[in-house]
Amino acid sequence: MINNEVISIILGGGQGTRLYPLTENRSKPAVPIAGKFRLVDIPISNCINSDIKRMFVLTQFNSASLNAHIKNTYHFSFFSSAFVDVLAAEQTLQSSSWFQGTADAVRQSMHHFLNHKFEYALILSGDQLYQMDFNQMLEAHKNSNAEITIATLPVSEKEATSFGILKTNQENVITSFIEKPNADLLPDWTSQVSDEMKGEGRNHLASMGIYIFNRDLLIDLMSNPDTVDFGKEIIPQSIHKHKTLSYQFEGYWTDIGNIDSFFEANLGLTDDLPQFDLYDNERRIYTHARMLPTTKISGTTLNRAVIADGCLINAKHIERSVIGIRSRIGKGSTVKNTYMMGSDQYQSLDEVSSQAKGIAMGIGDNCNINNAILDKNCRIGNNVTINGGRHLEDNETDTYCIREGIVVVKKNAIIPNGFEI
Ligand code: ADQ
Ligand code: ADP
Repeated sequence: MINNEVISIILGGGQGTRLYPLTENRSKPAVPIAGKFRLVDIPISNCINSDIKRMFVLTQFNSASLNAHIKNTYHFSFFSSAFVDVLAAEQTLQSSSWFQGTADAVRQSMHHFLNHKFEYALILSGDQLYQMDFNQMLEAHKNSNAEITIATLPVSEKEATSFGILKTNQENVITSFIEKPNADLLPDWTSQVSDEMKGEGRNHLASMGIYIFNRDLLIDLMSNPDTVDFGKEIIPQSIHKHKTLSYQFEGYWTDIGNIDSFFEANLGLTDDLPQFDLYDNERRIYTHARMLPTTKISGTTLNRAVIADGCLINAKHIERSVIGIRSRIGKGSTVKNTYMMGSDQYQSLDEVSSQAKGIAMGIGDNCNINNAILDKNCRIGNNVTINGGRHLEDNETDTYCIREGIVVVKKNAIIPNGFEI
């Protein structure tokens, strides 16, 4: 089934500086998460599960990996009108610059959307982890005759300064909105929330950056070239002119826009009852079907380990870690609190046996890895110690970066035998 009233527009990211170095050579939507997925799979899967199957992904630069992933993953039937199109910032006669912000990204891509019939545009962020049925939000939008609907979530005072915060009337119509308020303003910006949310200290209503716009209004708003962002300009300027509904959501939702939140969201998958449920028949998360062999594990004790397909593991111990596709971990090694993304291909037996030439893909023997993200195709030698934590200051070298205590080993990096961080 396809909902022919809606197109979805996925904001794939600005310059990606907050996720650097994971975005050094790839666009943000292509960043690998949860061992076998990519960031963009989350909004795309939510759309597919909501029967919204005409999608545009707006990205600042068109990385080969994003295009390959979309092309290899989302095949719809020849007879279907479903598609996922990647639109990168492009030079045209009207515009020679990159997307200046979220609204500017939509404005510069408008001519592509208008080739399609739709009544409503669903605008989504590309860097959030959540499972949501957009049909319920659309129903609420239609039933209230709103022109704009914003998905909202109760948050604590501590979190509230990072979001757009709003107030509503009895009918859930938004009456005021402030983008990322200073902490001293917050006491004036609390809302009525459920007892459960109150109990958790979540008294502020935040925008999730998920919007439904009526088509004609979106065209109208995008005709003003002075507005750059939804949160900073479009929403605050619209609420008094156009009926804007708050659609409250209380499920799991998290922003994964920086290294720290990205790391925690991935390791959160190792919880006994993860808040983000990958094991749900109805709300599947789709990704590239790679036909990899099963994972082989030998001599390893495992505790809260999430292990993807095609791995070869001889480690001593793996704990609270996500191990991505085709990962190899050598004998005697211990991996804790780590997200290892895995590799793009296997090395042949010849390559692995000619170790003298270099260090094999994956983690070598007798290593100790803790509080780290290992980007794809890393080669970690033998007897390497990586011990991330708050005792380390932010730092960058050719092969790794330290961000808030997390050691991020760059894609394709080679860490020599015996190295210590
Ligand atoms: P932020 O997340 O801070 O706040 P922003 O940086 O504008 O807002 O990003 C929103 C989404 O758009 C992200 O997925 C981002 O990657 C993407 N994006 C940013 N710049 C882009 C560009 N130039 N081209 C393409 N995509 C781009 C917003 C709202 C807040 C709300 C939070 C919820 O402004 O009101 O509370 O989202 O996370
Ligand atoms: P990213 O690091 O963002 O995942 P890439 O474009 O380098 O970006 O890799 C993604 C795709 O390229 C994967 O699907 C992988 O199968 C393929 N790939 C990369 N390197 C090789 C290689 N040496 N041999 C075969 N396939 C490769």
